[in-house]
Amino acid sequence: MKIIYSEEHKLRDSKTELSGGQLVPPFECPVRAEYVIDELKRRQVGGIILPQRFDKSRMLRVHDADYLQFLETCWLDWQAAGYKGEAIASCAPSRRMTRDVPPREIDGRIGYYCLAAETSINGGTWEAAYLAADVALTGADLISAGNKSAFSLCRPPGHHAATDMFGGYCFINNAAVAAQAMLDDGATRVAILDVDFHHGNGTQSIFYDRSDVLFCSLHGDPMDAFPYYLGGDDELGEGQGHGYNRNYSLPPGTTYDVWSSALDDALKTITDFGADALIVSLGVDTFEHDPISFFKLKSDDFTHYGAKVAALNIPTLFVMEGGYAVEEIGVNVVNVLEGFDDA
Ligand code: SP5
Ligand code: ZN
Repeated sequence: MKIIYSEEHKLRDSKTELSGGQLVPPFECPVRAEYVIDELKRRQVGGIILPQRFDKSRMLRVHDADYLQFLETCWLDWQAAGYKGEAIASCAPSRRMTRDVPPREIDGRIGYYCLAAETSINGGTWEAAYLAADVALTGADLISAGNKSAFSLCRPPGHHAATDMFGGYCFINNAAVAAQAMLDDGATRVAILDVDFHHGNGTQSIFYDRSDVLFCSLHGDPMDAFPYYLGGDDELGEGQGHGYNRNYSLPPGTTYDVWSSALDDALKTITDFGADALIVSLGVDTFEHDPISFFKLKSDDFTHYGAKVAALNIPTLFVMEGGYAVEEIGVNVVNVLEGFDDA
C-alpha cells in the first residue's frame, strides 16, 4: 500500500496544551508521526510518497471560507495584539450566548471558531494543517485512480474539526476533505469508519444531513470522554441523512471482545450501504496504555481488526488521527495496516 507522508508535519509543534488546569507539553506532538514512519520503514509496509499540493478549493468543499481565513491569520493577529503566549481561547459562544457573528478582536474570534480550549495555535500550525489535508487528498486521488488501499499519515489530525471549528488537536478535517474529493471525482457513496478513541464530532456534523456519506464511529461514551457534547448512539443523522450516522459509545475499560462486536456491527452497516470507497479515521488511542483514553486494546488486536476491515473488500484510505502512547503508536498503526494487507 502507498504511504503518503511529508516531514513538514513538524511545522505543527505547539508548546502548550491546557490540561488539568495547567499548560503542559501537548500530547499531539511531532514525534508521533516519526514513530509511525520509522516503523513503516522498518517493516517495509509500502512505498512512501510525498503529497501533491492542492489549492484551497478542495478544503472549501467542507470548510467555511471565513474559518480558513481565521486559521491562516490567527497567529499573526495574536502576535499583533501583543500576547506573549500561544494563541488559546479563553471564551466561547456557548448555549444562550451566541448570535453567530465572528467578532473583530482576536480573543473573540479564536473563541468563536474554537470547540475545545486545550488546543493552542502558533506559527506553523496553519501550514502543517494545510499539508495534512494535502496528504489526505493525495491518498483520496490514489483511491479514485483505482488503488485498493493507501495510508495518509496526516498530522495534525482532523476528525474533531467541523465546518467552522477547530479543537481536539484538529484544524482541517482531513478525512472529510478526502471523502468529499472522492465524491467529486465520481464516487456515489463513501463510508467513513472512525476507530479513534474519541467521537469524530467534526466528521459527523459535516455530513449529518447527507446520505452520500455514511459515518460510523466507535468511541468512549461522551458521558465520560471528550468531546463530551456529541457522539450519543441516538444521533442518527437528520433530513436526507437520517440513518446515515451511527455511533457506538463504549464504557471505560472496554476490551477488544466488546469493541470488536461493535466493529462487526459497523462493518455490516457499511456493507449494506454499498460504499464505493471507505475511509478509516485511524486513531490508535484505543490502546490499553494510551495516556488520555480508557479502552484496553492490545497491540495484537490492531492486527486483527485490520484484517476485518480488509474483508469488506472496498477500496480503503486510512487517515491518521489520534494515539498518544507515542512509543507504541508505530507498532499499533502498522499492525492495522499489515493486518489489512495480509488478510
Ligand atoms: C484527535 C484526537 O484524538 N483528539 C483528542 C483530543 C482530546 N483532548 C482533550 C483530552 C482531555 C483528556 N482528559 C483525560 C484525563 C485522563 N486522566
Ligand atoms: Zn482521539
